[in-house]
Amino acid sequence: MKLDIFGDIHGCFDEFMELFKKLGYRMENGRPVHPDGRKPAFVGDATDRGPKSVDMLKFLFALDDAGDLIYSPGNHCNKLYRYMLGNHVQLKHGLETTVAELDALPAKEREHIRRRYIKFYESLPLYRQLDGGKLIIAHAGIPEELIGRTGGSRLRTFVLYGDITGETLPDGRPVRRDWAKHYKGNAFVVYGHTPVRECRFIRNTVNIDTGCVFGGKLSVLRYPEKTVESVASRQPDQPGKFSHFPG
Ligand SMILES: [Mn+2]
Repeated sequence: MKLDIFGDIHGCFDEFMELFKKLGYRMENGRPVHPDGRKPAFVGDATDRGPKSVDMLKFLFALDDAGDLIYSPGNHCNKLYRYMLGNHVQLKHGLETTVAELDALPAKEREHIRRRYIKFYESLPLYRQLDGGKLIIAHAGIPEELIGRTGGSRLRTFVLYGDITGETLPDGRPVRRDWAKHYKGNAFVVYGHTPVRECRFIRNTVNIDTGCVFGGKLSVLRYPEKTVESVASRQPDQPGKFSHFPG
């Protein structure tokens, strides 16, 4: 199994396509084809904040239609799902950009995407166990004691939001513990969610969210090689959005 696992895209569809092509993929009848039989995979949060969330969704729907979708949902995916269901959710933290794109579409197309997204989201497991359990893709990570579980509020909260303490920082962001520093599992965990300047390999984990939507770069983790490829962001730099976990 050879995978290219993409970090948080957040509507940066142009950077995504640049990286996708750089890796050697091309589209054939709506399916990604790679000369070495590689497959794309995603740590989630493909939408919100960036300029082209709808294009990104259409790409993912095409992958899903082709039976090729490997996608681990993130907190933004979950919130967009609740919005699509008609639940009351606050249009902030990036959801407002996706909603503005949707609102600019003809009503028929908007309704199609709404229904298609609900089907897409409901088909997603909370995280992916691949390569016979040796590889895990979970949006915000997963500690060893939750690996193998398929539900429950602790698992759900962890994979979507990370190891949150319930406290918030002065700017409103939740305080998160550095779970990866203490990870003791045998499975290699690929995750995103917390923007870092460089992919952070620690213990048997890697954070591949290099903050493309905040002016960093879009990164992909190649598996089983465990090497990284990136393309530069085309978005304005927002240095305050990057985490500075020690080590
Ligand atoms: Mn996230």
